[in-house]
Amino acid sequence: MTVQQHILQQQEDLFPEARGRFSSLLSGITLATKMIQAKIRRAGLADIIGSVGATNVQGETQQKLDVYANQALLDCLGTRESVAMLVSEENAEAVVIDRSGEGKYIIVFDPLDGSSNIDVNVSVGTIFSILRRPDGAQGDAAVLQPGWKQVAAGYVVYGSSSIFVYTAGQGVFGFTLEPEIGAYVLSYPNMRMPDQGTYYSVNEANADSFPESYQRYLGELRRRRYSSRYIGSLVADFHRTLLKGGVFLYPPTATNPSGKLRLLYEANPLAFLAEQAGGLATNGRGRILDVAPASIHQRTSLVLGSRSEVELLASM
Ligand code: P6P
Repeated sequence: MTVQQHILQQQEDLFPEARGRFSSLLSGITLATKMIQAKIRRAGLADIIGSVGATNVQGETQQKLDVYANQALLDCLGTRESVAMLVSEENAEAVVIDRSGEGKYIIVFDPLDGSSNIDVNVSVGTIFSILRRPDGAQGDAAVLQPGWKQVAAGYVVYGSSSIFVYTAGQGVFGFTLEPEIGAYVLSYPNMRMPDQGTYYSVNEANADSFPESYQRYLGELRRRRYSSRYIGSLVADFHRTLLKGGVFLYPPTATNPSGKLRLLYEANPLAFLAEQAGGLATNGRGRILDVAPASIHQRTSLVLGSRSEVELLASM
């Protein structure tokens, strides 16, 4: 079964009123990710590695692939008639697609997360989140919705294979790109995060500036003989946690006292997936999906993973 067939089946069950709009959105996303992965597979061969010398709204040096990935998503989604707005990590402002109010959906995305790893051939990813545009809402107000209102969310991890993982609120499904036919084929029919794992995933270099409770928590995991796995590419670290269980953390640090990761297009989509797979996702104080966003590029601390490890942190 291809992802298109799966989405059509989900649409029948979930969005009978969607009249193909929903599947058209997801096919726009899958098309863009196929274009992105084709470039990543040739990185270094096509003078695509390295930066364009510009910096994005985050002040990060834009890698050429960042720019390409962002444009691919803007082009593939901007032409879908159900899209009202597009929000990207690479764009300071939301991109409004004028549909004279006809657009029903807002797509929020990180076009190429972990792009600093491209030059060293480490897995990177695309993360997306789909929201309904509230009737009559305009501009950022339409985007600033808590994560529990997401219609769908997912990512593609560009690793040894390219795997598309998504949820529309009825479970988590994974599809592996079959290069021979250029289609994502169902490879994980019902993804469940183990209730407990053996890994924790955190940048230990920041440990001295974590709040004291996090330091005690990590000490407890080490006492319980957990192994440390940190790739420094969020989608890759999340994908491993989804499959193997354990916990991923980006706590508050001296450099990023509110956490480094972005709420709307990193934490919320991954939190939706984690919960749909039986895991949990918090900001250290409360459920990520309950946070009311104040701005589209807002940062958050993030703890997500298996129920056992996330509840242990809450108890400490
Ligand atoms: P640090 C990559 O730049 C990224 O946005 C995520 O993909 C990753 O999880 C995180 O930053 C790594 O941050 O501070 O550990 O290098």
